[in-house]
Order: sequence, then C-alpha cells, then structure tokens
Amino acid sequence: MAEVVGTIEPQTSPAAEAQATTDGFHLVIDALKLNDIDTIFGLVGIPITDLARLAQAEGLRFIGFRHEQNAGNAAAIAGYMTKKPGICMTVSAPGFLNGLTALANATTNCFPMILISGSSEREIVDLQQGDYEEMDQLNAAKPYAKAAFRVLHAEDIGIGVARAIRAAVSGRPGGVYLDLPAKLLSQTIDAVKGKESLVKVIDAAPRQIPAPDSVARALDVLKSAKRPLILLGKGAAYAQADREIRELVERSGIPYLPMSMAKGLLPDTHEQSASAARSFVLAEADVVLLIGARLNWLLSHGKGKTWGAANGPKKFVQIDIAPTEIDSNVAIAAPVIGDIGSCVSALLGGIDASFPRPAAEWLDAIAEKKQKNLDKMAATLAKNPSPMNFHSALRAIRDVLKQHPDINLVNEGANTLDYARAVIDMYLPRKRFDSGTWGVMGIGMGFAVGAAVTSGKQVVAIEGDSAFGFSGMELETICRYNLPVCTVVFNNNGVYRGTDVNPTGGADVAPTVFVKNARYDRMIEAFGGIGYHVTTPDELTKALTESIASGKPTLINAVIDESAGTESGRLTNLNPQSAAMKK
Ligand code: ADP
Ligand code: TPW
Repeated sequence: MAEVVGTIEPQTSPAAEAQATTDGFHLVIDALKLNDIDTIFGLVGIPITDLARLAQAEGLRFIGFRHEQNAGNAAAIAGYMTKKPGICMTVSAPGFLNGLTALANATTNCFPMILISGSSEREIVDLQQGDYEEMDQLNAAKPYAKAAFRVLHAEDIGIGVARAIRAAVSGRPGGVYLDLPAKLLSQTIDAVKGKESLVKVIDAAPRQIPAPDSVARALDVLKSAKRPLILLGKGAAYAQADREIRELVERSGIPYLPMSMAKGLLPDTHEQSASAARSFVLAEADVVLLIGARLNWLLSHGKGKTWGAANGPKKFVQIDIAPTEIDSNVAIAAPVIGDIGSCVSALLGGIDASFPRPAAEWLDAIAEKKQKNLDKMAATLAKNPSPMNFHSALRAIRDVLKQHPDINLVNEGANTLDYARAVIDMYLPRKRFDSGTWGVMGIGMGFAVGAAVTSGKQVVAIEGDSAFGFSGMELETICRYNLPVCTVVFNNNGVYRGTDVNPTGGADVAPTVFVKNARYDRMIEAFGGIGYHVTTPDELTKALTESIASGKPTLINAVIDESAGTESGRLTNLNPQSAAMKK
C-alpha cells in the first residue's frame, strides 16, 4: 500500500515520490496550517476524531469542549480578537446543530469564524435513507451563515478552505460553514498533487478605500454640526485602527460614546467620553458619526425619544464596510463605505487646524451632566447593604480590575450585564466580550476559554447565575487546560432575581427561581479548581485579588441580594405585557 504522508516534505527518492499519497485528513490540516491557523476549538466523535488527533500531532492546538456551542463561541471570540477566522470543529447532525447557534451568533455580531463539521454519506442523506446522524447540514447552515461550502473531492480541500477563510474575514466579517463529508477525509490523492492543490490566501481582507466624494460629503456634514457626537461600535474595535480612531476623536475634539464592546478603544476615563451622559448626548446631538456601529435595537433604531425626536431629525454620518447597512433604519446623510482604518484616515486628511471645534456650550453641558451622573453613581456604589447588591459587588471588582488594565473581561446576565457595563471601566481595546447584538445568554465560558487561549492572559468572567448555567460545564475545560480564568457568579437565586413565588401555591417554584443558596464554587472544586464563597465586598476583593495573582482556574460564588434585580435588567420595556394577567 502507498505510504500516507502528513506535512508534505519534498521527497528524496523519485520512486518514493511516485508512490506517496496524502488524504483528506492531512489536506485539511495542511490547508489550515498553510493559512497560519494554529488553534481548533471543538468536540470529537465520528467522523472527526482522527482529524482532531492529526491536528494535534501536526502542531495545531486542539481545545476540546464539553458542548459544541461553547467551542463555537470560543472560536468566534478568537476571530474577533485576531481578525483571523476562529475555527470550530464538530461532528455531524446534533454536534453541527449545537455549533450552529454559535455560528449564527458570530454572523449576527460580525465575528469571523469557520464551523467545520463532519457530515454523513451524501448519497444516503439526500435520499433520506436514514444514515447515522443524517442531516442536510449545508442547507441547514445557509440561513445562519455568511457563506456555506461543501467539499466532495480531496483535491478541492485547499480551495474550500481558502473560500471559507476569505468569506469569513473579507467585507463584513461573519460565520462560514464548511461541510466535510466523512468519505472526503479518507480519500487519498497523490501527495504532490495534493500539495499543489493547497491555497495560501493572499490579502484575505483587502483594504477598502472610501470614495473621495463620500469623504468630502462626510466632512461637510461634520463641519455643519453644532452638537456633534461620535459613536464607536464593536466594528471599530474589530478593525484594529486604534491609533487612527484615537486621533480622529482627539483632533476633532468631538465627544464620543462607546458601545459595550468598543469600551476601551479609548480608555473609559478619557475626558471626551460621554458615557456618563449617554441619554443626554443621544437626545441632544445634532450630527452623529457612527463608526462600526449599527442603528439596531441597541441604539433604539436611531429614532424616537432616545434620540430626542422632539429636537428634530439628526444627521448621521456612517462609516461601515457593508453598503447595505446604510439607511437600514433611518436616512443616512453621509455614508462612507470602506474599512474603518482607511475611512478614518481619509477623514483625518480633512480635519486640520481649520476644522471647527465643538462649541464650548455643548462640551460644558456634557461635562456638567457627566459630573452629576458620576456623583450619583458614586453615591450608589459607596453604599454597603447587607446582603451585598449588584453595585457594592461591582465596586469591589472595579477597584481590583483598575490595577489590571490588560485583563480580558467576559460579561453576561441581565442586571449583571447592565450594571457591570456601566460600572467597570475598560482601558484597552478588544478586552470586553459580552452578549452582543442578540443579548444572548451562554457565551460566558466559551468566550472565557477563547479569550484565555488566544491572549494567554487572565480572564475575569462576570456572570449572572442564570447566564453561567448555559455553559457552566466548561469549568472542566478551564481546569483541564489550566487556564487563567476567574469566573465570578452573581448568585441571586434565579433569572433576574430569586424572589418570585408560584401564585398557585403549588410545589413547583416560580419560572424564574433556582435552588436557593447554590454553591457554584463547589462545581469548580470537582475539577481541581479553586472555589471561593463570598458574601461581602471585602471578601470579594480578597478572592478576586488572590485569583488573579494565582493565574489559576477559580470561581467566586458571590452572594447577591435575591431581591436586587429587575425583570430583564434594563430591557423591561421589551417584555410584552399580558393585559389579562394585570387584572
Ligand atoms: P455595536 O453592537 O457595537 O453597535 P455592531 O455589531 O452593531 O456594533 O456594528 C458593527 C458594524 O461594523 C457592522 O455594521 C459591520 O459591518 C461593521 N464593520 C465590521 N468590521 C469593519 C471594518 N473592518 N471596517 C468597517 N466596518 C466594519
Ligand atoms: C439563549 C433570556 C435574558 S437574561 C437571562 C435570560 C435567561 C438571565 C438573567 O439572569 P441572570 O442575571 O443571568 O442570573 P441577573 O443579573 O439578572 O440576575 N436564552 C438565551 N438568551 C437569552 N437572552 C435568554 C434565554 C434571558
């Protein structure tokens, strides 16, 4: 039988060369390596177990998870952090579907990711003859992915991987599905032909230079502003144009607001940050420059009371790589289409000494509002209620994290998310990872593993107890790879809070309520990690400080007043109300 070779070295003897073959397994790994992909997040089983083994043998890092959704979330956040597609690998049908949620979330958030999934026999699947884990995965993936591809022949693996990479990172980034039927992996082809079939993707996300007239139009609109505002979204953070964005903000003197994952693009303590006067600036600004932020529900669709409807219409300048994003919710006066680095650089070309600085009246009004709100917040944070509430717990965490500006912060929950976003300052770009565009629960431990593996640095995950439950089993993964992740569970005995009662008086607890006084800290101890149980801000400070100093897998069960949370956090207004129930 012909020898099957891995990383294909030039053969020394012509006879050996004539005989040497490679196969689908090796070609997939070689194609990924050729494109500088060094990590796969996944979960093994038929037909990808050997693919994972081979990946490890060939020097790739394979991080194995306990559920594919978490592997997918890890891949997605790795993609966001690096601008390279994060790779998730799953088995067929159920494994694929578990990973698909993460792929859809990545696409929704514009994170580049590739879900590589093994699949069953095409001939049997298409005739619906009942194969092991039968499913038409390619078509199932299509509506939720930016692109979806299937490779049927080993000689097409190189092209398939190249197309997947390019689709994930070029233009608006997103999730890509790559379907690899079991039969493909064991197909053999001539090793030299195989090597020649591989594609090194050149310039996967080419710069997209904005049209000069669009830049001139945008500058005109900005110059006409009396009360200008810059809004930075996670697209701006993703673009890694940190220096240009900072220069634009500082040279123009325009106040700015970061969306949650854009926090830290400039330090939250920057004097031009209008975060503490958010409602005021959204309502009062007359011209808004959006950089990598969509006018979706998170920004009240750019209209209505939030945007000061009574003050008349606003003018928007919008920088985005996706032309179809423009006018999606309200009319955009000046679209600038291109990559953020190129667009911001082009705008900077027109922001010179003659560029009008925002009026002192506008800046003073913002500063005054900020001070008022910061004072109010300081008073709330200074309180020391017993039991501890969200604010006193977050004060403790904020003060510890201030000393560690390079820590990665993962955050999900309802109240836990809303309050932590407001209280915890970020100092560096791409360090905050949260529920994002969908407001999804379950990203916690996947993002934590992805961020720890990708950065090699400490992660602190601030988690509502409900949110944590979606991915809690990955504590074992965190311990297995000995990752520097400290998970803080804000334990208030339920979804939003723990005080609801079953109105019938029956034995079942209310739909939002969990087991009282659960000890999440003991979960991590089962896997060799360190657990802390804390009930006061001082204990929390001590536990978090120790956790970070140790760099070990830790979990802090932080007991929060079970009556402190509000329904849906700050999204109460999105809950449909039953008129009948109110009677
Ligand atoms: P946020 O939730 O922080 O407001 P969104 O996810 O809504 O941010 O918006 C991100 C936007 O950034 C998307 O419309 C996306 O097309 C855009 N984007 C992503 N990467 C780039 C880039 N490199 N250049 C320009 N726009 C980008
Ligand atoms: C995949 C609905 C939004 S927030 C939340 C749920 C279940 C949990 C809130 O409780 P938690 O936080 O985490 O204890 P806190 O601070 O308020 O006490 N399923 C998915 N996504 C969402 N968003 C939900 C359900 C939800």
